[in-house]
Amino acid sequence: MDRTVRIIGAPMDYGANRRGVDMGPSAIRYAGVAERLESAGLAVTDAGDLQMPRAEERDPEANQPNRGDAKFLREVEDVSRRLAREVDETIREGVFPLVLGGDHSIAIGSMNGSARDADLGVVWFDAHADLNTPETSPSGNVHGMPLGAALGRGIFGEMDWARAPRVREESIAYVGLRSIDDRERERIRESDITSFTMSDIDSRGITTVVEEALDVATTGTDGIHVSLDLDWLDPKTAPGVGTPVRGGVTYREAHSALEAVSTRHAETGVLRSMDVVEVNPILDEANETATLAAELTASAFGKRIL
Ligand code: 6HN
Ligand code: MN
Ligand code: MN
Ligand code: MN
Repeated sequence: MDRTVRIIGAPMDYGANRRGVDMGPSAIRYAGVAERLESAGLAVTDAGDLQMPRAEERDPEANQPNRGDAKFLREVEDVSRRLAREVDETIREGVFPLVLGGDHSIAIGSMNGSARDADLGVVWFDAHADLNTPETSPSGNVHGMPLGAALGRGIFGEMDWARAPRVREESIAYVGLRSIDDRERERIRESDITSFTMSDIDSRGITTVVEEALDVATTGTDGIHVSLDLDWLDPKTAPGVGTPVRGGVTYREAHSALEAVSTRHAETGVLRSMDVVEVNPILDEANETATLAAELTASAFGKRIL
């Protein structure tokens, strides 16, 4: 699965509260992600975009009265099932699935598919913990819930399309946290998840932190999923995101982190799947966040300055 990458577009915005993030896959393609990966020596194919379901109406409450506090959960389920199948099939073919979002709810399908055949470690580059469930979410937006879903927390425990039993708390590492809801904070503290916050990056440096995150995700697993939420970066560098939080990583720290991912992969072949999410070109100038997403993806697959 080393040298061929299949781009899978997931133009999902049902998991977030803003339109525009559904244009992420086009924006990242337009920024030349395929060409950049090819220049890093990979073969790239593009599976196109998953079809998004049409909401009966875009009123989340009227749309699904029985789904508690998760908006558009039926639409998210439909996309997650199809994405998981495509990710699983891609890996079986020996090809690497690169999923372009869309909002972060697509990671539910990515992880579910990638973990069908493997114990899966996860490195989560994000300002946010995304560990909510419909019971704990302050917003009802499913993009704040993908790790809660994979871990089968709350009502996700009853949903086979959401749970990924081969993703375990002790194999998950957060990198760059700086915005955590109260209920998430309690859950993280009680859990076996490893968290590296922005404070850890400040005091210990991005390189050390990412190496340790990779150690966590690769210990006792068959491979890792890397989830890159562009709001991980500082909003001055990545303004085109729906939920910006100041105080994020710099451009160089981000490249350094993803270069460390590709170095580890070159050594041990650990990378199994990846998603790049939350790019909203409407909130952007000159497509700079998508360009950054494409550049960082190339770094994750081995592109180097020299
Ligand atoms: N993301 N914790 C907040 C919520 O609504 O659950 C924000 C989630 C942001 C999600 O950026 O992928
Ligand atoms: Mn849309
Ligand atoms: Mn996220
Ligand atoms: Mn985020």
